[in-house]
Amino acid sequence: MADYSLYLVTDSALSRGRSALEIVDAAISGGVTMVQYREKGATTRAMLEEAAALAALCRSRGVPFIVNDRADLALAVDADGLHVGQDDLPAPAARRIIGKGRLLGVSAGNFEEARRAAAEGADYIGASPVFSTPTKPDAPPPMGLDGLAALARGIGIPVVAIGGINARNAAAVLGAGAAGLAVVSAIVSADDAEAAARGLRAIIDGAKGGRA
Ligand code: TZP
Ligand code: MG
Repeated sequence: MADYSLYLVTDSALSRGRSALEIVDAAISGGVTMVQYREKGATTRAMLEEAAALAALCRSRGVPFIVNDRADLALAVDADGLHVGQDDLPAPAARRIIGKGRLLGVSAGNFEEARRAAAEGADYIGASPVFSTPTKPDAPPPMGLDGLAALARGIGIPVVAIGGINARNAAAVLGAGAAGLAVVSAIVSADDAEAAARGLRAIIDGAKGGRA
């Protein structure tokens, strides 16, 4: 089973001039277990080139590589999975395209969306957003820790929390039952992406120790 515990989502607009490759490389050294390529402002050609480089990097470091939104790019770079939101390819269509051998993640803003995605064959849910975040101003209203806990308890597939997650709230998010923390700015905007990932990793490992 995939390790969703520290799930990095890229965002070139928040990376302060550094490349996704540089940030992902550093973040994997810090303990990231999953990487999603999420790019909203580039041409398809540029995205394909960047995704191919990231896929190669992630493969060489043993970390699954997921592509956001774009099933075509996921297949073109032989990614490990695809992540779709509620306005993207519906899960059944996404699954038909990517096949059974790749991971399918679906963002859900509430229990009903998550339940449907699970029934339609998603491998994991992105509980989105848990807290409000300037990174995604068009996100639905935040579900909070109570909403996350309801999802994590009732869905039956791993639930990864996203939206406003950082070192200050990470322990509480894990306490609500999330299988993993998905972060953008807490890593990509940090002065030192490796140290930021390492800090989150320590909280996750501490929480696991507490549960054991
Ligand atoms: N989907 C829901 S919230 C979000 C995405 C991509 C952005 C999360 O970014 P941050 O910086 O970790 O709050
Ligand atoms: Mg999307």
